[in-house]
Amino acid sequence: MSLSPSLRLPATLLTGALLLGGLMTAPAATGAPAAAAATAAVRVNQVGYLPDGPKRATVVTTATQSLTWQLRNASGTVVASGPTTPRGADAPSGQSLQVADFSSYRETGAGYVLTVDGHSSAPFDIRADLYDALRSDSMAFFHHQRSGIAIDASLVGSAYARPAGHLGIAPNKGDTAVPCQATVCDYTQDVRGGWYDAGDHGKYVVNGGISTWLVVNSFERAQRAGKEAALGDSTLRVPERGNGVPDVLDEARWELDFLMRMQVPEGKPYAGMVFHKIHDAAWTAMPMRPEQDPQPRELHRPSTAATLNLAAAAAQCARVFRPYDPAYADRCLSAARKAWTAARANPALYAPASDSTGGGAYEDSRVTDEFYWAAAELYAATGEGSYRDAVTASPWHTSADAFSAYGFGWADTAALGRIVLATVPNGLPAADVARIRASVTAAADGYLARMAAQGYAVPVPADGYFWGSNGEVANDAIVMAVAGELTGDERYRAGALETMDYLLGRNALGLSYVTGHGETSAQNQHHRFWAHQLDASLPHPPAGSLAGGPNSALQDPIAAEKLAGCAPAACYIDHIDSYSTNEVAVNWNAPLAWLAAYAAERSSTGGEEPPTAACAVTYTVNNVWNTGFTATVTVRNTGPTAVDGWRLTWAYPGGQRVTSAWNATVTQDGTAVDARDAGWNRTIAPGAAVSFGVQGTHTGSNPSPTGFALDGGACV
Ligand code: 9MR
Repeated sequence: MSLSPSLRLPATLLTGALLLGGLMTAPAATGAPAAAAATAAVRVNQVGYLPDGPKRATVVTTATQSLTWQLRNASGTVVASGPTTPRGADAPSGQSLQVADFSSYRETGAGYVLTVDGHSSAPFDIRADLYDALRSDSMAFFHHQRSGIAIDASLVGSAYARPAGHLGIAPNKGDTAVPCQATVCDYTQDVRGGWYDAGDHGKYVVNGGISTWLVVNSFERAQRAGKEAALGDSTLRVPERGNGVPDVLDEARWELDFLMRMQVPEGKPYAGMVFHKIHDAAWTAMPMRPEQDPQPRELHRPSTAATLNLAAAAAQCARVFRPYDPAYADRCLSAARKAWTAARANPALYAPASDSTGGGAYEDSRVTDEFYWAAAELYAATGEGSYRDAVTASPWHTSADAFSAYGFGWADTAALGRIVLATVPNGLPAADVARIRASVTAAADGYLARMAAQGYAVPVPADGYFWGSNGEVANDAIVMAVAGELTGDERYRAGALETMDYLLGRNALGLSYVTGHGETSAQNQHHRFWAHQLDASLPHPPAGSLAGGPNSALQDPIAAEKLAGCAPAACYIDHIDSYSTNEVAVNWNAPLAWLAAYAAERSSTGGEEPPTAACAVTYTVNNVWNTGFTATVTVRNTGPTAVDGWRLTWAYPGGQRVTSAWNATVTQDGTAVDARDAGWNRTIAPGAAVSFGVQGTHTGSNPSPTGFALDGGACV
């Protein structure tokens, strides 16, 4: 919750949700003009649908009889049609709805439109690679949120580049030697790094822990499916690209290092416990780039919940990082063990709700579920009896409520323990593992039933639209995806994919909650740097940033003013000041990234996994004579973000030597050739290409090179 002092925008800038939220059959709080609403009455996933996935749309209409839907391709030809299913009044949205199901249509293409009763949907695609861009964009969010490192234009483009934040360089006060709040401790701690939580500059262990766990878990899940290459080294634009470690794990490590720095050192009171959070002493104004934050930073009292979050995330680290970096895995395990022991000795140090000056409280006074999750991870990592006993003695091991009605979340972590025990081989009796697995599928069945009962097929209940409801939707989808993995039942995959439809436009507002994905997407999320709505020189949030979503509690002034009387699923406004409906946060983007990676994976029927390279190179020999040749090299940026400054490398297979080059600076060492941009052509926009030429000598034959790498990442 970032309390912003600025509410200075005129009403004309209140875009998006209000205008798109029309055609409500319940009294509309917004007074949206009917004409604007009518064009948006057919709600689809605005990015599109997978050829082998479910394809459903929701129609907002007062009609009570079945209508006819028509699917038109880009040239306007009707390629499929059928009857809609009337669903009547839908409580969460307050709308009267019908559902169009065109799942049986499996042809691929771009620019489809669904038309019902004279109203047309936003255009959308049907293709197997639909989620490739979201897979990398949603994961790139974490790199953008990094504290303590410059965000480099060569990785993110110049609009999103910024100096390192909170490295103790004025006007920043931290985070290299951060004191505690008064009476908490008498020393300072280096807690640099990690990810900023959200639109604020706080770093909170409970939220960082669950987010890291989800990022690493997405890799683990892909590994179990044999599809981890898509998340492997050089698949993301992170500085660690090319280090031999999967990029997703590199990203998680940035936060893991921070989480371990938050542990109270040996010899100090509460050694092994973990400080609950570190943030500004007072809320900062909007906008505010991280390196400009002048507030003193403070460590807040250790908590049992934070300590167990570290224990869980670090134990998972020990398991998953071991093949790549055994020393790091050992360090993680040692931190996890210490945290566990300290939490057992201090089982009731609760973070209070009142501690919300300058940062969010992340209060939690029930930590038995954190104990269960941490014990499950420590048991999975070590197989040791003491951790197994902690698992089996926990009330959460047998409780029917481990998957709460509102899904899992930063304060409700028992479900994560169940997911670990259901998916990671462990020494529990087979019958116990079967029971745990059945609890995952039972929870997924509950979500499917809820979706089937709602016109927008949302897995959350009508009263479940609270702060961060979009994260809750994505978390529920994870449970369905895991159930699908455990059972092979396609209904669960369909449920998980259908929640993506909700996030990307098939919802009460006809709006994609993910920036840059979908015809009409949220773009003014609450963030201190991506604050274009407040300062036109600053960027909008980068593509792939998920808004918190509808929150019927209207917990910020602008939501309270503009959304009074809203139906729960329509309590959202795309305004930068609405931190209670429109902030971004690591714990919401993490399940989105998990889900995007899952959805981007090709199913057995969905075709081959495409190369994950972000570049494509052609090498054309233009001229060849007895001792020499000229060739044109064209490199295309097939990734989602701009390349700013490039280096293309290859090896000559036939003893060729470059003697001159144009439009690039080319050097050669043995067979290895290194071509760098010529300055003026340093930027390659997504989808764009640059060409350069080489002249060289050969020794009789002139075979073309085949493997090219852009900035260390293999091209196709
Ligand atoms: O996601 C958090 C939500 O569950 C709480 O109800 C809310 C109020 O305490 O805080 C949310 O988390 C915010 C945190 O406190 C500060 N950084 C931004 C987070 C997302 O809005």
